[in-house]
Parts: sequence; C-alpha cells; structure tokens
Amino acid sequence: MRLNAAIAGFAAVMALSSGADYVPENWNREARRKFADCRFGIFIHWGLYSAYAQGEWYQQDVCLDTETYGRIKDGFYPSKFNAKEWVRVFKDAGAKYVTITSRHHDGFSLWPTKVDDGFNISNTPFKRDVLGELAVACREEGLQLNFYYSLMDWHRSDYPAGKTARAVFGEQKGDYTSYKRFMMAQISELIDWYRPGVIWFDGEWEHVHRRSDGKTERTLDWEFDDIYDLIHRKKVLVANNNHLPMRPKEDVQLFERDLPGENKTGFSAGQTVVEDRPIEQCDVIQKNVWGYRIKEREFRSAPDVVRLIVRAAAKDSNLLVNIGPDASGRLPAKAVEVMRDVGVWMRENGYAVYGSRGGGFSKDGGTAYTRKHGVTYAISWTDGTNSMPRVSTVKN
Ligand code: FHN
Repeated sequence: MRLNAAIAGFAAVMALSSGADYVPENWNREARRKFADCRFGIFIHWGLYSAYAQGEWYQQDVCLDTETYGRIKDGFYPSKFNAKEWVRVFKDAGAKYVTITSRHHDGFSLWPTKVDDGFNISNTPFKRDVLGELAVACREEGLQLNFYYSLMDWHRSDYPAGKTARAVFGEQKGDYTSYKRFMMAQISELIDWYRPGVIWFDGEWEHVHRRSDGKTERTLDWEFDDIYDLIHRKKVLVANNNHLPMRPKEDVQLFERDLPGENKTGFSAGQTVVEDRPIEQCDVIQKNVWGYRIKEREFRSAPDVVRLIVRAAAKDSNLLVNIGPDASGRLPAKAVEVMRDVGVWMRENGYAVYGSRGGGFSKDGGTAYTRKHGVTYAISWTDGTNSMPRVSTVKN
C-alpha cells in the first residue's frame, strides 16, 4: 500500500516537474492570442558589448576574462540614448512590440538591479535606468515591452560554465542553486518594476549536446519549473530560444532565423511546430550579427524586411526583426531608413498582416496567404527584384 502511494506520489512529482499536466489559465491564453495578433516586433541587442562595436559575442570571440572585459563599463556613456526617439521609430515602422536584451551572455544588466555584484548600468558613468525609460516610452506609445534574458553567463563565478562560458572561465563548476536564486531575483525585479509582456530566454543550448545518433544530452538541469512558475504567477508569458521542442509551460515557440518547420540555419533541427501556441521568428537586419558591429555595411532592404514579415505571417508567425544600436545609443542610420519604408508599407497594407493567421504559400512560393475574419489575402512579390509585395483579396 505504502509503496504504491509512494510510487504514485513520485509519479505526480515527476509529472509536475516536467509540467506535463500544466493547463494554461485564461489570462495566459488571452495574452498568447494578443501576442500572436501583433505579427511584427523589433528586437534590440544593446549592452556593454555595443561599446566594443564587434557584435554581442566579442568577449567570447577573443576570450576576454570577466575583469578585463568589464573595464569598459567605466567608459560606457551612451549620450545619444533617447527612448522616446527609439520608440517613435519602432512605432512608425508598424511594430507592435519591442524585445530588448535586459542582460545578454556577457552578464551586464541594463537596469539598476539590486541583486548583482554591480555589473549593471547604474555603475557606469551613464547611470540612467535604460529599461525604465524604455518602459515609459513604450507605455506612452502603446507598444508592448518584452525582455530577452540570457540564461548563460560569462561573468558570474556561480554560473556552471557550459561549452561557450569555458572560453572565458576555463572549467568552472559554479553553484547552480546560487545562480538560480540570482536569476529569479532579477526576473522578479524585471517584472515588478517594468511589467513586460514576455520573458524571452536564451542560452539553454550551451548545456545541450547533440550526439551523433541525433539524441540530445544535457549537462545542467535548469529547474525551469520554478522559474516558469514564478513568471506565470506574475501573469507574464515565457519564451525560450533553446532550439528544442516546446515544454508545456512555454507560451511562445521561437525559431531563430528560420520559418517554422524549416531548418536553414541549422538551429531548428530538433524543433517541431505545436498547434496551440503563438510562434515568433527572430531575424537580423544586419548581416549575421545581432549587436552593433562597426564595420557593418550590409543591411536588409525594406522590401526584404516586408517579405520576412509576410512570409512569417503566412506561417502563422510573428517576425521579430533585430537592430543593434551603437555605443552612443543611436540606432544605425541605415536601419532607421529601412524601418521608415517598412512603416509606409505597413500603414497601407497592414490590415492583411495584423491579427491574421497563416494561410501558407502558393506552389511557386511567390505568394503568401493570410486569413482574417473570413477573408483570405494573397500577398505577392517577384523574386529577384527589390519590389514591395502587393496585397489582394482571394475570392472564395
Ligand atoms: O547567442 C545568441 C545571439 O547572440 C543572439 O542573442 C541570438 C538571438 O536569437 N540568440 C543566440 C543564439 O541562439
């Protein structure tokens, strides 16, 4: 008897911890639906790495230890940062939300967090609360604000180093209980202070290894149930860019630089599409880099970005397009120009995109279909040209 009860109890704990019996509440379903309706958001990769102007992986690329890398903090003064101006550009482009790197892999926080060792914006000469200013500007313009949050870390001694962090720390066992406590305290601050719509995780993959037989092996149990439950208790959605199949408690399925169901980047091999959750594809406007890179000359054109938006919409997905501001806090001029032209198209044709659901593609791939309120829209373009897509209504 007792053994059976113990086995049943154990099974229940297992089920709970894997989230298999998770049932989303009404607020959660509603927030997912609203998120899917947005269809277009702006991703911002901005942090201390922007000062090095070599992309967001610079510290790891050149194997800088945390002390050396962090020295640039004392010279970080983005004098041109103006949250209102940023948000005006995003809104004019037709974006409905903004997702910013609150803390990327380098471990630097863009808000005056009280729970770290001082590696945050309040300890730079700039001192201002970047996320706070952005939250106010987004609220004023009616844009949702979401926070990217890196799980992996190249700064803290309690982080159990995975395959990329070893380039910075060498072997580092860390103390995950302490690191998780820190992350949960930061996430609480982010939600309580700024009320984001989504916490967008990244970096779990540094502890996932794909074996030659295709199976995955994990070197860290992140204990996501505790983290996800905290976020859900505060009525915020969870997204995890882990390049893996969805967990029940994850609210948004993410595809990095890929349309759902495709695997052009090599990131999406292990991912499948689930029916009941919104999808988001993130992609870059610069070439192959998310953070600011001073030598960057190649930017996507406005028609290219619009095609990304409509192709994502045809696959029932939002598009989150990334811009990397520079160390002064300015958005690259070319990105601003492209966004302005995207906005012109969205103002005229956005009715076929916002609030729509995916309708797939024509056989030749040159037309994307979206559906909304019983109407099907065909959005067509000619490959090999730089023309904007045209929208028409499909007669049933
Ligand atoms: O390593 C990051 C990268 O810097 C960037 O943040 C992208 C955005 O999706 N995610 C990671 C790579 O998967």
